[in-house]
Amino acid sequence: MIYLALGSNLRGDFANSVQLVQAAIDNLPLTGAHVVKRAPLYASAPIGPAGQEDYINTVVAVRSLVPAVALLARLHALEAAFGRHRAGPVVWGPRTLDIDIISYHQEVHRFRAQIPHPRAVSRAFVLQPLADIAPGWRHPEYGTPIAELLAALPMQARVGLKRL
Ligand code: PH2
Ligand code: MG
Ligand code: MG
Repeated sequence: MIYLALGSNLRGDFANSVQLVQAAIDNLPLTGAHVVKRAPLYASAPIGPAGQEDYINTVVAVRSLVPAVALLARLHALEAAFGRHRAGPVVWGPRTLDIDIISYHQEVHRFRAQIPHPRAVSRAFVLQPLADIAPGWRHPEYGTPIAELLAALPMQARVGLKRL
């Protein structure tokens, strides 16, 4: 299975980030990713520069015949279609849509793409929705069960995460 994390804290052309994320999930088939399962939506405090809105985050399980690096490029094109601009100098700044490949079967990529996503293991807004739909998930490189990764998070990483 392939797991994607979605995040948004700018509403773009939509009424709010909840509707934007729902629409992004509905449009995933355009990238060749077919949604098998979706986690609940979460609101989460921003990690990154202060002064930005809370994020809407979720995780979906998808099937795809598109190879990992090509799928990531297609997901970036979908982000752009949802008003994402990557030009700015701000790291972890506000964005209309971010879609990360958390894991792609058991594959490990560190050249053209970063899969498994290197920061997923420290982020409650990824681990919690992933645990909701894939309680048996293990980290493809380290073999660590998702429950252990969640339990290892510092309290600070969990505050501000609210299931909608
Ligand atoms: N994504 C980031 C940076 N910070 N914070 C929250 N709460 N949710 C995100 O999805 C997020 C973030 C970079 O991709
Ligand atoms: Mg991200
Ligand atoms: Mg990203």
